[in-house]
Amino acid sequence: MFCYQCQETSKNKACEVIGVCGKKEDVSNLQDLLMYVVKGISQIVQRKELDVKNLHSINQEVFTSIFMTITNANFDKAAFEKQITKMMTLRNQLVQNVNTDDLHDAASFTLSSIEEMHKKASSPEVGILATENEDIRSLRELITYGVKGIAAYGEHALNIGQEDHQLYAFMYEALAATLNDQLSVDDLVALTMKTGEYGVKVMALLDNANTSKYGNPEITEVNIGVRNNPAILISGHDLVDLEALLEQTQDTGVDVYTHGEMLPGHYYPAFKKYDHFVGNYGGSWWEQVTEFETFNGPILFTTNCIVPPKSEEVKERIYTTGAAGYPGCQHITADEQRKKDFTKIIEHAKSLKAPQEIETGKIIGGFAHHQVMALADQVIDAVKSGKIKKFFVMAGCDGRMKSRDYYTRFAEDLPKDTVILTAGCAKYRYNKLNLGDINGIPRVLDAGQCNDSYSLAVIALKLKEVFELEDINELPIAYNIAWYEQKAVIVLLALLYLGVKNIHLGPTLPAFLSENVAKVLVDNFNITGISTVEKDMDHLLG
Ligand code: FSO
Ligand code: SF4
Repeated sequence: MFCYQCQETSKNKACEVIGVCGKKEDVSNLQDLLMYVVKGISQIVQRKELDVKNLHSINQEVFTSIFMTITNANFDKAAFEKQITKMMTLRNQLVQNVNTDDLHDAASFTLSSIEEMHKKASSPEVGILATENEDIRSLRELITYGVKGIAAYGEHALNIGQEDHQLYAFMYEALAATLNDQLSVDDLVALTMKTGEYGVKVMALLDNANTSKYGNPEITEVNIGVRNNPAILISGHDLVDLEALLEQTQDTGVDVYTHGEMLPGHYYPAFKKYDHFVGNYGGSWWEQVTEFETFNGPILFTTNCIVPPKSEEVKERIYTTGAAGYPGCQHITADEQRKKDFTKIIEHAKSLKAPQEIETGKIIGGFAHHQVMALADQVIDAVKSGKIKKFFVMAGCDGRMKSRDYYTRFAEDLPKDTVILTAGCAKYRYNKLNLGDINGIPRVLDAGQCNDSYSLAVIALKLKEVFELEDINELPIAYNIAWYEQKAVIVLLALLYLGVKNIHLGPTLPAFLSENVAKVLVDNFNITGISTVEKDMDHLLG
């Protein structure tokens, strides 16, 4: 195996024996093979100049396949074997009437057994290292990871019933390009920027899907304590699953709590009507290791980030759905009408104890673009009068590395006339710190999930308009972003596409950036890694 797609990759180089995330070699290789088949499909779609509008089920299966390979989404070997088999069948139907002589192996190889599948998955032509030139490899992977983010966000929008065919067309274009040896470094740099453009499009699509279905997020205090009823914990990012779970648990005596990235579910008006939607339990994804033990009830994973459970007792309480999966845990699939039946989880919850309280109090959030615009006058006044000197976008991900303490200290040390704009699980490093407010505006404004970074871009563009500035970089906004997995890659590429410069990216720069590719990002966008809180603070405060 060779995987370096996330921030926690071994020695900041690559996981080559087992993933730091717990991903085993066989699953890692199968993920590579699934991406390989999807790239093969992309080449066929491009060659045949197929209209993506006619590829309905293939488009959706491609999204799901890609989503399954995101860090911490799916650890289930059997799920990958099944998905690869399915995608090979779809690929073979597509390839009919194409001269396979000039197709890439990814579009034409055959398999006749599961043994052969595993053999192919571990063969050198399938893995990342198949691309020898380090810079080409780096750009191919950067584009691939961006596309993984697009697929994940695209799938959430699709679950709500919204899709944009341009996204599929771009996905095939980009993935086919990663097989094309004729493309130069410059071609791939241009395609990387285009990936960012589609990152903006997919986040806008998901924002529109979420808000048109569930309303615009609004200022909300979320309880972090517990009640004395049996309960289900829902994690991940999928709001459709949240809605179905809330519907099905109504009047059953079972409460529902959010974990990690599902916290922003509380900000949507549509979910406020459920009295049994009690609050948020615990912190960011990696804290599940202890928090699932004390939660006592079943846990439903709608997407990443799963940490392999240490005990059988916890494992028996874990359920997965959608692209998520874990061997030995029950997986809930949708029926033909795309409906999911969570009865099993609800019955399981009834037989278990209520959650143990680990903290009490409230956290505040719901500052997506619509809510911030409703406060625009207040915000603009505070900026004009100098009460707010600067905004710090500290969006992105959290992770288990000790070095991420940096973000807590950075938030604590920020001057009192600054405001943090956040989204994604990065917020758990400082959202319980009580940093106070400025004229009633909280100093940490949480827009929502990582995809709601889109909201932060909308807010920045709006401020640029209000202050009549030429360039987004003239705004009093600094960017100190934390990344972990591939959705953060698409968020980053989207910000670059929007012209944001001087981003600090940490806690480490991606291992998949070769020296030359990193230099392109530095030269064009002045991206830098983080150093110490003091130095970065000086630098970012200007
Ligand atoms: Fe966090 Fe995990 Fe949302 Fe990521 S839960 S790390 S960027 O999956 O997706 O922010
Ligand atoms: Fe390693 Fe991250 Fe890949 Fe897991 S996803 S194998 S931790 S690089």
